[in-house]
Amino acid sequence: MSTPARTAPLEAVIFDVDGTLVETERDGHRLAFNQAFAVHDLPYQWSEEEYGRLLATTGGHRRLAGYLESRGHDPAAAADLAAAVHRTKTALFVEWVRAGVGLTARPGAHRLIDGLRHAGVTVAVATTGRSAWVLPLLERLFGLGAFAVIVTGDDVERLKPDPQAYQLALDRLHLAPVAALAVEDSPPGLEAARAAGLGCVVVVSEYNRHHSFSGALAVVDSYDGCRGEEGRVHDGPGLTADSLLALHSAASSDAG
Ligand code: XBP
Ligand code: MG
Repeated sequence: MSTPARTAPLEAVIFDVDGTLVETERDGHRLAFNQAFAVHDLPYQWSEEEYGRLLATTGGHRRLAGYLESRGHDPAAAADLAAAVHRTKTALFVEWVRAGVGLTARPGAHRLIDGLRHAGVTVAVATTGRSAWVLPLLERLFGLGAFAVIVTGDDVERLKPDPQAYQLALDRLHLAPVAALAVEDSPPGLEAARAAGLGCVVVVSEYNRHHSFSGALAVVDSYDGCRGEEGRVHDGPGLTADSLLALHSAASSDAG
């Protein structure tokens, strides 16, 4: 007698923020880091290209500390200086977010979130960014009421690719990983979601076009489902509540 497949309904989708809901990095965080360097009289400015490499380290504070060490600051001094520069960067970025400067939701993100909520699927956030800017940004672009749970870098000790942010989101949602999916844009984000036991759909962001994202349930270049350079993107209407429900159902049957 064959064992019936173990299927679980999709109850929640947990979104990353940076790169996933909003393209914040190149023309947002990077510029705030550069302005903070100037405020602290430091002779550094991150180009678009260099910042792309630095994104391998998640967390603005850790990114700064590693960079300062690489520029010859001793580790203890680098940590203190990174904390000070990061405070300035965060304050600047919060100001920009509150002023509504240049940051918009990725095309199709609203449509997907509305569709999920309409389908009765809970929407949540798990990011390693700081709550000081994450909350006003989500409030301005989506309304905080769209999200049942928001986990930020202030809520966890270990940032992505560690799974802690996703595990905390699942705890707060009172869900097992099998009942949820993650939506991510980057290799550390995918790794974090998978390490938490979640299936993960990748909506590739501008800094991550050349990664392969093995282990993702699906990889799309945009919420609207444009075809990717390597033809690894499905055709059709893009990511919808229905397509996420179908991906989740196929994945949980495979696991059963
Ligand atoms: C985002 C990050 C963050 C942002 C900057 O990664 O690593 O550090 O770059 O924000 P993910 P902070 O999208 O995987 O969550 O300066 O607030 O850290
Ligand atoms: Mg991201």
